[in-house]
Amino acid sequence: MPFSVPPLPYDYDALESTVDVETMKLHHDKHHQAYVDNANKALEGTEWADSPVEEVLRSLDQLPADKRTAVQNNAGGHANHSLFWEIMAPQAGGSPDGELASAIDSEFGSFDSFKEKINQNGVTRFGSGWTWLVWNGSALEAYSTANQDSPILQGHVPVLGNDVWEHAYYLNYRNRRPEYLEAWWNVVNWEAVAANFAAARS
Ligand code: MN3
Repeated sequence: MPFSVPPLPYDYDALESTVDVETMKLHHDKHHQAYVDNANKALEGTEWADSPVEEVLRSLDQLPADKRTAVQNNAGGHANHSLFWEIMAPQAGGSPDGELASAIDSEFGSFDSFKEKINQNGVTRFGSGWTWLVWNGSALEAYSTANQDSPILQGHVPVLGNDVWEHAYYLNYRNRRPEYLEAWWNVVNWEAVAANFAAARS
């Protein structure tokens, strides 16, 4: 099965206080769809045409050389956005609990320091990219990547990620990326993030 854009798990206007409806529609229906279409086009006729996106990204260096850039960008875009929709929800935000909260405190000192680090990595990412919390195989780690580079490319499992491409915030926040990063915590679905964390360690 070629890739397809998963339906949003909430209405387009459900996160309106933080992510406006027009941004949500364009981002999900147009941008994510374009990554899916271009990834499918690149993989068509290869042995990875029916593989899960994580496997495709882990196998990037085995793909035909002339496909790698398109797959890195577009399969990466598909994986990144599929995670992004799932880790947001209406009536969300707040803070994590349980093992995820403990792991964040132990790695970053406190929840506030953790958020500061994610925001700072997003603000300082020049141009387009993502700011991530990942499981690196033995610990939580925060960093940013350029373009649509997925943490999966370096063998890490993304646990939480925020999109700092201008298409994610420009209609509402204009050039104020730091303001978007700060507001975004109000829609983080910590149950989904905790499930990613648990799956990453299993
Ligand atoms: Mn995006």
